[in-house]
Amino acid sequence: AALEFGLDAPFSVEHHASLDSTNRRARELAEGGANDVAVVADAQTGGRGRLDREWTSPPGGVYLSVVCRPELPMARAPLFTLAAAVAATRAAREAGVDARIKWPNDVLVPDDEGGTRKLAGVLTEARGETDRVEWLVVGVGVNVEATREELPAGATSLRAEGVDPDRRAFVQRLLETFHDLRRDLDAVLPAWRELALTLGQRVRVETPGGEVVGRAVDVESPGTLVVETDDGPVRVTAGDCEHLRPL
Ligand code: BT5
Repeated sequence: AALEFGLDAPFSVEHHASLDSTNRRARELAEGGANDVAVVADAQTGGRGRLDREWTSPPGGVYLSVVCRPELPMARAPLFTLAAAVAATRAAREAGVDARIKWPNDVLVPDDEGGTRKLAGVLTEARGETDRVEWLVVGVGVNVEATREELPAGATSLRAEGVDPDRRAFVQRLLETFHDLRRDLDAVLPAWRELALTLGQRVRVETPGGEVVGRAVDVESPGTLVVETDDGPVRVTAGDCEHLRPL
């Protein structure tokens, strides 16, 4: 069934039963000058992850992309990605799932074998100049009703974790938290750190410049991971992270 949206969302909502990609649609709206619009779909036929990877998007999921035009230098835009990860994680935790954030943009749930499964992901796209963002499209995909069989290996959904939240209420909570954080960007990193799975872990990060191996010690504004390596601290920006694996 299509989601029914209340009018109390902090964004105007464009809802579709199915779309190729809510990020694609949101970019189109952004290019047309839109602001504070959330595009929501129940299914996607061409969902995308980072680095042009695929985002499997069966019906009964939450696929949403927010168009915003913050007055911000481009370098601060990654804070919006972290804010969206916090918002999705909090909404999942309120629904009763022990969700945590893996840097930079994965929402994970611990499994019974000491590993983790991916519940949600965030993909931010931006246009603008170095000193000023023109628009941001912040896309969030959350697996809600899908069975594990419908999802890639290593994924999970809220239903597979044993909870069944109302999707409209879930989207509403996610958008409210995102909205609160974007108005108070200083609150993003502390909120993110509180939910972080990655901090304190030994990790291997693959970047275009090579591998970085060491202990993830902090995340600095606007979302840079600090890895303590044998040769001292190395800073990795979210955009340079191809893969991060706990060791
Ligand atoms: C992400 O990419 O995690 C960002 C995903 C963003 C999706 C949203 S849905 C609404 C909006 N519209 C779009 O078209 N996109 C956004 P990345 O970190 O690159 O992770 C992608 C990887 O996660 C894939 O290569 C798979 O391994 C895995 N994956 C794909 N679909 C998944 C799913 N439904 N659940 C969990 N993992 C998945």
